[in-house]
Amino acid sequence: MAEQIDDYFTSVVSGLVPGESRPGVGPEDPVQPPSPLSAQGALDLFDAQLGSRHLDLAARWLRSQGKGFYTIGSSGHESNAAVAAALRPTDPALLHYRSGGFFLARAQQVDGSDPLRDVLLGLVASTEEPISGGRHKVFGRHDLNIIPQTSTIASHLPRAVGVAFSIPRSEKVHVPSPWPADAIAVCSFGDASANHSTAVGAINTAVHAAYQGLPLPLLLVCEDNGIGISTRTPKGWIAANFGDRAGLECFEADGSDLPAAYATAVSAAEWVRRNRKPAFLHLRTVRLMGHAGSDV
Ligand SMILES: Cc1ncc(C[n+]2csc(CCOP(=O)(O)OP(=O)(O)O)c2C)c(N)n1
Repeated sequence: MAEQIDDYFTSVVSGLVPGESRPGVGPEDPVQPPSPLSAQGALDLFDAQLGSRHLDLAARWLRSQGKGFYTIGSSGHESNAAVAAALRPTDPALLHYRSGGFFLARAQQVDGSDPLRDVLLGLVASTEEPISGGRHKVFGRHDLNIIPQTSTIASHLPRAVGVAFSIPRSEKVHVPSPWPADAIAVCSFGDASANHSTAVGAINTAVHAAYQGLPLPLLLVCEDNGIGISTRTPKGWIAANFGDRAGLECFEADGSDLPAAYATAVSAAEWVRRNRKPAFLHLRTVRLMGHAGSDV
């Protein structure tokens, strides 16, 4: 399966001719107006996406040799890189285990990290791994403001609500905060995870707080691939459940259209930063390959 996906990708990309569709586009020009994504920005995102995809392939390769111990990947979810690009590296992030593109795109914004190596060390459970000391393969890094999470689905949503609450509250009560006063918290999760009672409770807490006027700058990003391991999410469920909810501004993007997804992520991030209220970004993705490498 991984080989077929790679072969298909290589043959499609090989057929493209540089500059053919829009001749004369410079690095800073928009890659596809009206999206604000520049041509160079698109290349940078593509680099993060490729890195993420190859980490998944490396995870399976290491596993086949008995050297790697975690194969849940991000393949098909790489558009989450656009969410990182729409944020600031000082915005605290609590990430889904499929947010590899986000992790790599954020690492581009800060000097001094080696994110591919960090993730590879996590895959082989090395004690030299700087995120969790090799206890679990997770995305995180202090200097990237990515707070490590486990794969216990939705367990990070209450924490994200707390982080978002703390940003304006710290300023109000003059307590030092690790994040700037105009930062926003971002939290990504899957469509099945959105039904977990922990997620339901956290989202309710966020909108309940916002409803009574408490500032809560939180961007919830649902990476909706339509399936949770082997259980289908009912068609349209995420949009029906979150699309028109009191106190929760909803944005919707197709992850297969990178410039559009970036534009929507920019709008969502700006909305949260300006209004200091929670928003929900419904990012449509696909899951390529099995839930984990051991699945059919
Ligand atoms: C609390 C908890 N219950 C069950 C699991 C097992 N589990 C791992 S992933 C998963 C489904 C997640 O699906 P979704 O949220 O749609 O994310 P996806 O893997 O499709 O990206 C489940 C039930 C878990 N990790 N944590």
